[in-house]
Amino acid sequence: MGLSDDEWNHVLGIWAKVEPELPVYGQAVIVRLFQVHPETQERFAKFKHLKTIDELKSSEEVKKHGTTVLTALGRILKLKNNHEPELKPLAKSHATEHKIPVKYLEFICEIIVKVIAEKHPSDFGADSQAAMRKALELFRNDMASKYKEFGFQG
Ligand code: 6CQ
Repeated sequence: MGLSDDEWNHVLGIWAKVEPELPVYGQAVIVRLFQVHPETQERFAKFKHLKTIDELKSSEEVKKHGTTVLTALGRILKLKNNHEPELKPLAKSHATEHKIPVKYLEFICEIIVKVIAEKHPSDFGADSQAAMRKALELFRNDMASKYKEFGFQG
């Protein structure tokens, strides 16, 4: 099911507040992802050697990757579900090259919502959070069906 105009307004409204600080959010998301789900860190050849939170936090490479992931996600969200051309290459690389299970996409999406909620307690209320969860679910579902087209069961 798609999002209403009102729901997209919530999603893009909060994203506009995240965007000026993308590296900060990106770093927070990666550090949390690796802390809560250590198996995800194993997927990044570049980050496997970073053992402590301090090492992760002081890595420029982590910050750079954090910006990469959130920039790509922001581009997709702004397309408001007309995201096929943007999503397809992402699904292809994550299915065939990086081999990232859908479960890990769920992990990162949940962490993105939590990190935004912590940094923006007053602008990201229940309605906005619900709208964001819905938008991220659409993203994940479409990634999952593209995964299958690329022969990866996810
Ligand atoms: C991704 C995820 C995070 C940080 C950066 C990228 C947290 O060093 C390299 O070349 C990295 C290759 C790569 C790997 C191992 C990669 C590239 N990703 C992963 C792993 Fe993805 N990614 C995810 C997204 C969901 C919201 C988005 C938008 C995205 C974008 N990726 C993982 C992973 C492992 C646990 C998850 C959950 C995940 C999710 N990712 C990569 C991107 C982009 C734009 C790119 C570079 C282009 C490409 O497609 O390879």
